[in-house]
Amino acid sequence: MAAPATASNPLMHPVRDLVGRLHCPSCWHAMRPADVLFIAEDPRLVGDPVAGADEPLRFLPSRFDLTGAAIDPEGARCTRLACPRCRREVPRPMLELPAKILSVVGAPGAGKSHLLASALWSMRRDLDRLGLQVMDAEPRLNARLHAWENRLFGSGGGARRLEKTETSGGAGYASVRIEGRTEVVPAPFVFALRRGQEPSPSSTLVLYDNAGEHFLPGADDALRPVTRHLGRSEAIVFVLDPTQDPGFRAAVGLPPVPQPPVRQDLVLAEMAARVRHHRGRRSDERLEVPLVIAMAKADLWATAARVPMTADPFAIGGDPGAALRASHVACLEVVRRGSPEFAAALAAAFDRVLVVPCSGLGRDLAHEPEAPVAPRWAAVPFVAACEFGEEGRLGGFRP
Ligand SMILES: Nc1nc2c(ncn2[C@@H]2O[C@H](COP(=O)(O)OP(=O)(O)OP(=O)(O)O)[C@@H](O)[C@H]2O)c(=O)[nH]1
Ligand SMILES: [Mg+2]
Ligand SMILES: [Zn+2]
Repeated sequence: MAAPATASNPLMHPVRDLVGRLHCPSCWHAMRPADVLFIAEDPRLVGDPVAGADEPLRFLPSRFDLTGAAIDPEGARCTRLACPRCRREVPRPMLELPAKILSVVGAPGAGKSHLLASALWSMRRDLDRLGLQVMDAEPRLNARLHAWENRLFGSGGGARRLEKTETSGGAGYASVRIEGRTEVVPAPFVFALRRGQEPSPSSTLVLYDNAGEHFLPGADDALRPVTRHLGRSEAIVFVLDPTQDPGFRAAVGLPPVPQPPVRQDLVLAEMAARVRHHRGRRSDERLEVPLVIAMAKADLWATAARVPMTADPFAIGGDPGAALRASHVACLEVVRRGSPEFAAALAAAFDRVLVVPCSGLGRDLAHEPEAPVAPRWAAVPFVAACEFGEEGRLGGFRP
């Protein structure tokens, strides 16, 4: 809900509408725009008691220049903002636009990172085809994603694979000192989201790429609240890797593999338990948060499973529901045959489910590591998740 900025709020000049309240995308602290800190720009002001010894000082400004930028204690002009609790940077568009949070969940190795990189690459470029577009809210904060996009789609040579997502450390997480104890918070990707014919973005889109290990039972706790976004997300994209499941492999004629399978039905059940916990729901309550099952690595199984992926679901002028329903029904049939326990876990917990076949890479890079990638329907699960809300193109859609 946007509230007008008051004359006493020097954050924005010329005066723009600010949201009344927002949540920090790292630690979930609720704040008003006037509560945010600024990040010092003067090179002498390095070291912050919460953000860390290598981070610039965060401060509550008392001096501003004529454009509304804050002046730090050494006189430098500052425009970057930070959460007053964890002191991680908050992209400025989050103060001006309501946030839409998407949780991306899935077992280790399910294909989350490759799918996310391919999907966002397409959502930056294919406005006309998808009817929706993302732009970096603060490019510096999405640098990790840019590196992935370059790796997969850039013209440089080399293997087109992304590393496994780290479970802690690295650029995907930050350690902060809050009230004398260390807390690990996730680093979000934040975008401005523009729909169809809108002249400018109408919301921000906040996404997280967790390591699959974080979704295994017992892996999230108060000092490492890296999956707490499940309590606030407007929709969830669960990346299901059918090629990790022996029953599914048999159902689509893939040869068995020696590795012990990850029980993806248990990952789903654990996720449902965390969603309930963070939203204060009873353990027998079914969840109304829309769930998109991104059935990954379709290059390996969709043809054998006779799942249709030809019609472009979000092609302008078409009915996205028709193409999505056809592939949903075909996928669900394979899930029921190959992994009845997953189908049961799904039916037990969620009211609104859409299953979407997709492939972030479009090919098996284990055999041709430097071949160009050819994603198929990579953005479809994410666009569907964005459109599942009341006001979206799939608002009334029941698959
Ligand atoms: N054939 C095929 N393989 C894929 C595809 N997407 C990912 N893979 C492979 O699957 C493996 C795991 O992919 P990731 O994207 O790293 O999986 P993840 O879910 O992010 O895994 P964690 O970071 O461990 O949680 C990699 O070896 C990829 O090459 C795809 O669309 N098709
Ligand atoms: Mg990953
Ligand atoms: Zn915070």
